[in-house]
Amino acid sequence: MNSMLWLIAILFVSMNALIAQPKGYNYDEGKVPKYTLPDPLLMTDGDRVKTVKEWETQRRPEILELFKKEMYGRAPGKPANLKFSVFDEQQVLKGKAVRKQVEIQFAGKADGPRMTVLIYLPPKAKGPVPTFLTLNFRGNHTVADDPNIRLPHSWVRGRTKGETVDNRATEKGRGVAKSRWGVMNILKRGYGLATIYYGDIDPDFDDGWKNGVHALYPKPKPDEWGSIATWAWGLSRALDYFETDKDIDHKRVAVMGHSRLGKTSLWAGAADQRFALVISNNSGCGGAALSRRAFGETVKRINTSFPHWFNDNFLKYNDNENACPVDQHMLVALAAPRPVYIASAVGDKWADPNGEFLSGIHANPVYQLYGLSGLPASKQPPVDSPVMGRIGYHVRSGKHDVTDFDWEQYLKFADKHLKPRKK
Ligand code: GTR
Repeated sequence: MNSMLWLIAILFVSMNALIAQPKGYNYDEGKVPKYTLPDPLLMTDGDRVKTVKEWETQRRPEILELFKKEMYGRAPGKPANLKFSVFDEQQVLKGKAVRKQVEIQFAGKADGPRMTVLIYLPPKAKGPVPTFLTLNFRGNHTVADDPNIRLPHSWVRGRTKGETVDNRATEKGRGVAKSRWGVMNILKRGYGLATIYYGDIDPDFDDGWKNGVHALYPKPKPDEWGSIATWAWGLSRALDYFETDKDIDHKRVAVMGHSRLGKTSLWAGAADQRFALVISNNSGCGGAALSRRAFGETVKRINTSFPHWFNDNFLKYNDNENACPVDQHMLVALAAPRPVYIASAVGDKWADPNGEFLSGIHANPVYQLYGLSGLPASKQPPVDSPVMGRIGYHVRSGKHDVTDFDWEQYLKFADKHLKPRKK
């Protein structure tokens, strides 16, 4: 390589490092502040939870309520006029997949708030298949090279013009995010894949709660839904549809998400126990990472950069994490006894890989109450060495992303816990 190319390569790498690790935040394990985590099994009245029944009828509802009130916000239930319209169903990808597209109208109106679910299913399935449900960042059409995927009707993030520009999705975007999905591999393993463009549910910018499904509801109060809770609400509406689709096993749906959408999958699994398995990919602050560690992204920073993600009550915990009655290990614990997989990346220090691991560890007492081992590790496992109990964890080499390695672990984990039914 000549020196010019080297210079460009070095600049590119350091730019990426800057983006992945903003300055002024702590990335040093030795400088993590001293903290005490709230005990998931200690009720607010001081009693200790001793049985599964006490957990399920008292402490779990208490923790769920705290997360709603203080952080993600309460969401409404299933709308009365929810309408499903399957507008596409055919064999595609040379007969190796069945593609369905379903429009879900939140107010039962074709010109009202709505989302499109793109579904790929294995073509020769005998009976309903277990399915991964995930939100995507840039439109369903970015997930695969498939000319007939409907383009999003809603706002998409602008690459160059900033995030609040009302861009339209174009043909150029087809397949651009396919490296994150491996559709054929998922189908070959006997699973379906369903995905929704998150901006269909709620465009990802601070718009005064006018766009997406918020148009149907009053402006949220300080304890009501932020965008993460809204995206999770959309995932539950997809599950409502799955309950009506005989090709999808709605009792074996794994909700998976990356980054802000990993925060969303954790919250979706907590708020809606119909999800059978939960996967958090590099979810970081407000997801799997313990807030009290203030390692990488902090509560104050996330509330400042993304004021619409959480509810307004969460602002109280800016630079004040210890005052919060919950921390993120309790979010993992809300999935119990269902399986949860937490994935980190070494190059993703902003998301605090060790803090993500520790959330799994500190959720263990709740899994143990069920006689399950939870996350079977005493310290963070070495890079690229997954550990899988009822809670799974890996830290892979590389940066903030979703890779084939990540999917390989999710498929193994699903084989272990959601195994396609024996015929
Ligand atoms: C970052 C944010 C993270 C993470 C990420 C993403 O800017 O600080 O919390 O959610 O975005 O979603 O891509």
